[in-house]
Amino acid sequence: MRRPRLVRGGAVALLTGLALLLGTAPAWAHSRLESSDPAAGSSTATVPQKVSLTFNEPVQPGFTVITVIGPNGDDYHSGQVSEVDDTVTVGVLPLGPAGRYQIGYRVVSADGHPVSGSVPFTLTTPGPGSSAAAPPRGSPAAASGPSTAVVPTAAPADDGGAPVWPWIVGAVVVVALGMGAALRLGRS
Ligand SMILES: [Cu+2]
Repeated sequence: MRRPRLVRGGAVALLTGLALLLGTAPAWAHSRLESSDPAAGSSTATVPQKVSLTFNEPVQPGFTVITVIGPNGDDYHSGQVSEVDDTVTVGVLPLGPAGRYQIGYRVVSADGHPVSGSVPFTLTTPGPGSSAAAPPRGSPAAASGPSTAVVPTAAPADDGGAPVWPWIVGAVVVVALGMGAALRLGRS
């Protein structure tokens, strides 16, 4: 009589703790890149005037960084990033040598998590821009825009998300309390 009740009490406490843990697990809703222009892996003979990246949801405005790195290592992106709905766009200087270009991006998801990646495309014929026309990497022109300076400090959490340990500690406390209550009930 005594023992089943104790076990039942403990089981209830355990389930309550588990439910708390599961119920408070963060919702994973990072922004996801859905498409780009130029498309990933595409080849083009025409030098794009701009590159754009479309995500599955609007990103946090003000944090987007886009680079367009050529086969020579130069960054061909130009001017400020625009963020309209779920699409971010940046201008491109006249591209230079033919070869593989990488569109690098870093955005902050609506849920506050930074998301980054890169999209390769190939320029099949050399563009009008010599490497001299592009600002060297890290120059003020390449690093212009408030977003570049703001990202490291303002991006709230790392990809790891909110720490989980407070919830685990909370669940353990709840379980312990439940066990204590069950023991007291069992004794009375
Ligand atoms: Cu997220």
